[in-house]
Amino acid sequence: MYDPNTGAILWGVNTGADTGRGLSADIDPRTIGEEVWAGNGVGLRTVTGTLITNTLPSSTNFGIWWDGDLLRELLDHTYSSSSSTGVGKIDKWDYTASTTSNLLTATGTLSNNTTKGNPSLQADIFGDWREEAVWRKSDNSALRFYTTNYESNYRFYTLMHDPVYRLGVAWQNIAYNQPPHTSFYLGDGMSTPAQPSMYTP
Ligand SMILES: [Ca+2]
Ligand SMILES: [Ca+2]
Repeated sequence: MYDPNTGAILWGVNTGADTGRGLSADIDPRTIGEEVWAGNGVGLRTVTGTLITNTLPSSTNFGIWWDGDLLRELLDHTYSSSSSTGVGKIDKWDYTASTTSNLLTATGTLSNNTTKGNPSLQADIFGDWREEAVWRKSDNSALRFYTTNYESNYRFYTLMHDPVYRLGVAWQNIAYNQPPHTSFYLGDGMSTPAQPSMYTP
């Protein structure tokens, strides 16, 4: 974990090996801020590095704001090594039981990049601050857009009005394939975000 102002390392876990994946998302309201996790013995940790549990969430892939609460859910796929394909899914971390439950399985779709399991796109496309997931149909004849059907008590300007998030959608979905993040803290215990500075030329 780095201090973005200085580049100084705040804390870390030396795994001694290539740790291919990590993710940062607020999935546990018991500690303010995003949790971080990775394999190779890193475990699930608070933003200040305190170990929460060695039981990792079901995936270390994309985080997605999907249901009505301010915590982030987990976008991944169910991979079949026999066909080398995966079916898109969204799970939710249960922080009290250290287990993950399934909220959506996008039957009839396929993820991209074999084991990496990337969606075709993930972004707040329709304007509700929750994010849509786009997967290709398994016969490659169309794209499917999935949007939340959970009600929410929270209302925010569309995340696409946040330049950092918007840029993240442009590059995170096509480059090393990680989820976009907002420039402000969107999670449990957050303060009201500033009104976006937007105009139409
Ligand atoms: Ca948290
Ligand atoms: Ca949520």
